[in-house]
Amino acid sequence: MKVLDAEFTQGFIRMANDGWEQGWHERNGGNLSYRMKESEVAEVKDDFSNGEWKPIGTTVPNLAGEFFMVTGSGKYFRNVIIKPEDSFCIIELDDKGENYRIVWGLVNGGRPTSELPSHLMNHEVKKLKTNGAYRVIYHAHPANTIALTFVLPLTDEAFTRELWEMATECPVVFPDGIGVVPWMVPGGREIAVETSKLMEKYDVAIWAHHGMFAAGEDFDLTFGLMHTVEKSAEILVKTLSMTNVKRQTIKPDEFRELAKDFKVSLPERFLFEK
Ligand code: 2HA
Ligand code: ZN
Repeated sequence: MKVLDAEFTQGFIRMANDGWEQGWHERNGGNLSYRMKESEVAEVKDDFSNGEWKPIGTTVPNLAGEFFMVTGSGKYFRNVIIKPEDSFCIIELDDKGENYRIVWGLVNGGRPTSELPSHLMNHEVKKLKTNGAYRVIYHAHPANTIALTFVLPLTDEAFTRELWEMATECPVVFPDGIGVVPWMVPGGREIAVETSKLMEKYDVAIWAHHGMFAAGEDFDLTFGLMHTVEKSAEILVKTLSMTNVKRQTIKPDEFRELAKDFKVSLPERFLFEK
């Protein structure tokens, strides 16, 4: 089968375009990666041709030999739907998890996303933690979430609690909470290490003054997670634009009741008295 005809490729394209339509991907902002199933690799491998091995910039031994579909560095999410073969690629990792080679896509040249170290280190953490269930890592620049990084304390507790309060579904959608990375230079191993540490605990990491990373099992869950966090951030931005005092909100005991009914466990460290 051709790569472009595969269902996972269509899912990848749709997610990238959905992100573009949300306004989360100005210019070449954001990146997306998908850890392919063995059956999916088998389905499309006749369409592969091997490029040269290149260093990843970090080591991910637990992903050795795996294949990933990833957006290209400098490529625009806006173009993914009309120029898929120019906008993203499939890479294979070597048997040590130190090098990659492009086996499909980026037909006009280029390399995988500048955030490849963060994507792969997050994939490695999530693969180990979820017994292989998680396959998608998504980075975008949603404006409301970014705006809050200028106003809220840059702590996991402040972001989790504020975003939980702004929409009742939030503690059910991300019960483990949200992590925050202080401002750092993007693209390198250092920010990848900090982000992957947070991914041990959470499915969402916010990069101060930059954007958000989300992890999940499939395209729907991962896009939906980013969408839910950003919607909640939008409600908080609107509220803070009217007043800095909430007349009423969801209280710690009400979160505890919600947790019981929806059978989620909410860490007590986010349910502090204000
Ligand atoms: O330009 O979003 O973080 C891609 C990015 C880098
Ligand atoms: Zn970015």
